[in-house]
Amino acid sequence: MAFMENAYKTAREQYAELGVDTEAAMRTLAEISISLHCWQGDDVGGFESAAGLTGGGIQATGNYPGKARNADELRADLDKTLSLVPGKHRVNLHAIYLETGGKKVDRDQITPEHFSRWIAWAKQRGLGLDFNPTFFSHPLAADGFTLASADESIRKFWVRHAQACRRIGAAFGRELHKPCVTNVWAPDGFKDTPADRLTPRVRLEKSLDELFAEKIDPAHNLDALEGKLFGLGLESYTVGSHEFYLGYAVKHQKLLCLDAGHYHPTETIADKISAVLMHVPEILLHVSRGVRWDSDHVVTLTDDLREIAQELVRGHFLARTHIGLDFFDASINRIAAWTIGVRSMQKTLLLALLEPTAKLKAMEDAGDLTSRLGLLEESKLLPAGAVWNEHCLRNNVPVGAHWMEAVRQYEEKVLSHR
Ligand code: RNT
Ligand code: ZN
Repeated sequence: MAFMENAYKTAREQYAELGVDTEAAMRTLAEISISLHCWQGDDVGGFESAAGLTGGGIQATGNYPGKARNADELRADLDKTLSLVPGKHRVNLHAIYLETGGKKVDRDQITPEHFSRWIAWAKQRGLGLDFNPTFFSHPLAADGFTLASADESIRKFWVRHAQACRRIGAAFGRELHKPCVTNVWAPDGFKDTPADRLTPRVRLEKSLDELFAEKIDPAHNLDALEGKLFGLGLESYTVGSHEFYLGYAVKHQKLLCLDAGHYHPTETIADKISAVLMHVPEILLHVSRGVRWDSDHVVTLTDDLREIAQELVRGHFLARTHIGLDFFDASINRIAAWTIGVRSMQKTLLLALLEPTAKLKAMEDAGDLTSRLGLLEESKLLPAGAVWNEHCLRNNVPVGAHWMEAVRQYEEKVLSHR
């Protein structure tokens, strides 16, 4: 593939002219791990029961054949995906992805033991694991309230669930020698106009205080909080709004999770990154793509995504940011969905790492805003694709669209027999 070698050589020179080191960019990219959300593999169903995703203000649509029916299948699908993307990554689990050997274990009773096969799998591959309590698809979440429930026994049940989840997260971190980020997102809210917006928030705060009471070593588990503007069936009011969690995270120095689909349709999260990192120690990103609303489309190389990556690189925030994906598309091959999402995220990070940032900043500092805009525009067509191909080659993963052949073969050999 001499043409690719040549393309990279030319690209390297072109970037060097602008003061950009393509080798350094690839080295940095290789160190950024992305947390692959397991729930793309089975449409957020989990393995508690056959019921699948119910309630909870989110929905997976589509019926593409071949979804994972158990944890072994899901792990095999993740293995396939991981073979198609460069780098070492993480896997993000939800509590409903437990394995109990067919025994009914309610959510407030779960222990690390129920995730021992996930831990062994991750250990063998050198992967980190992240975690999420599941506050949906459960009879005690059926009325739309969990941690903010007015029913004290329901509220307590969910506090116990979250406490159990933090201990599971800590076990992941301890076993895998990489801290687990345990993220709290609860769908609590109202479909229609509430009469009282405050009282549920007071209850949610109380629940958070209770579930975070146990001190856990941050080397093992890190707590993140994910706010949201609205959910399906919860259009008028979400208890855990952005401002609510921002305040709580700042006050208690927790991680704030920014989900790209959780704001007003034209509001993006890139600008929030530097602002919130002035006040919280670290952030978790749920990289997603809303189309008109929080529709959780597969992440692609959009301007929104590019701006997120730019902020992380320009602000030197990579070390304080946990990048996770959060989308679920059941209408296309699910391994392709993951692969497209991870590779797009990586491409935008590479684009950001290849940006002539020092030059742009010098122009800005000198007040030459005309040149800043001019160079920004010209940078858009620099040969980043050649560097990306080189990065894939060096990491022994398919170059360009060749990963699609691997997915097609896997679909034929494995998925079509499910
Ligand atoms: C929902 C949140 C949340 C979920 C996952 C499954 O709007 O984005 O992160 O998507 O926990
Ligand atoms: Zn999310």
